[in-house]
Amino acid sequence: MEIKNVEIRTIQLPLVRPFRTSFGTQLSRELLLLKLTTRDGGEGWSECVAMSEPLYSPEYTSGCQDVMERFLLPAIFERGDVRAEEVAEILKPFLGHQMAKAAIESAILDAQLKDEGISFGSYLGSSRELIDCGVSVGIANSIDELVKEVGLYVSEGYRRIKLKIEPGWDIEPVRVIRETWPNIPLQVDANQAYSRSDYSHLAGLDPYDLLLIEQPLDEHDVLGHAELAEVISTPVCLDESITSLQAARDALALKATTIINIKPGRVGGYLESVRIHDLCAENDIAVWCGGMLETGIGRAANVALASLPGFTLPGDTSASSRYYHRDITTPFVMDDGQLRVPQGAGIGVEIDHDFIEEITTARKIISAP
Ligand code: NPG
Repeated sequence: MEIKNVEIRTIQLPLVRPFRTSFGTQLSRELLLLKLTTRDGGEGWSECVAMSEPLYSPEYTSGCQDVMERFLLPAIFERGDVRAEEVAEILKPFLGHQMAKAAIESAILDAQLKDEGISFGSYLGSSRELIDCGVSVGIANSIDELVKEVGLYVSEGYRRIKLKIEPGWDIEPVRVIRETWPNIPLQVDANQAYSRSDYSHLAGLDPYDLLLIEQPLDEHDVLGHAELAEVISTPVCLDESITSLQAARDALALKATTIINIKPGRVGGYLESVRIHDLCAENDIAVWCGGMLETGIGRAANVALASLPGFTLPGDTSASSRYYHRDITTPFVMDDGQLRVPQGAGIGVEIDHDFIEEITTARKIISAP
């Protein structure tokens, strides 16, 4: 497949409600959309999941655009005929920048699969047509507001609730939600907000039958997570620390994690995600698909990934309406707590071009020489 050009758009999409985490509050989602055109008229779409500021990871939207324009896309163009399976190797000399790399690989994969008439799900190794949905609930202004928001999601049918926690907002909200819904699968996500002096405080979550605690410590503190796992009974799950297959291998060897959150953007793409899935399956480690407030474009690919056999826990793969009043694709609608895996070629969803035009704040076409 020879690429003619890649259009990089910045879009800005308001969220249905503010989303507060230990690293800040999001009122709307800014992200980059890639539309790739091939020399024979094919098209591939992807989204780059980096946020507008480097608060969750070192990557951020304008940095991603810069590295794509100056380094990553020129290297891909230089190869000429390219397949998605070759992208990681071509881009390897450029260190880091997993989210930017993932976006390029995904756009190429979408164009390639559309050309071959294969869906993302079949290509990645999907084993089911429906996936279980979880929902991630931000830090609220009060326990009452939290109970209201969780109640809304429970009544909509979500099969698992994840609460964002941070120091000062942890044991008490968890206790109240657990007492209100004694049987709901419940987990927490700290986004690195704790330190090695908090082990005994975090043990205070143990009575509440949580599925897991996600990334309590700094992303570089893999050993700290192993120490914590020895002293608390809630299973430890890594997110930010897992930036590659190698990082996953090391974290498992160190016993720093017994469950892994796979986010394709964080690990450099869907192909690396499948390799991490396979590693975990071989080692009886459960995985689940994380989310980064994706639009329908990223969601379509995530839902396909979440349908692989090793994804045994509900992911942060919620319905479009949990995030946006209007999505940029045919919306993902939840039925009985599940989403349907798109079956069409490539990511398999219709793009709402008019709406994308309306919410575009910048646009640039990078052409192959
Ligand atoms: O449902 O997409 C979703 C949100 C899930 O909590 C969620 N994502 O830390 O995992 C996270 C968090 C996040 C959101 C991370 C945006 C980075 C950006």
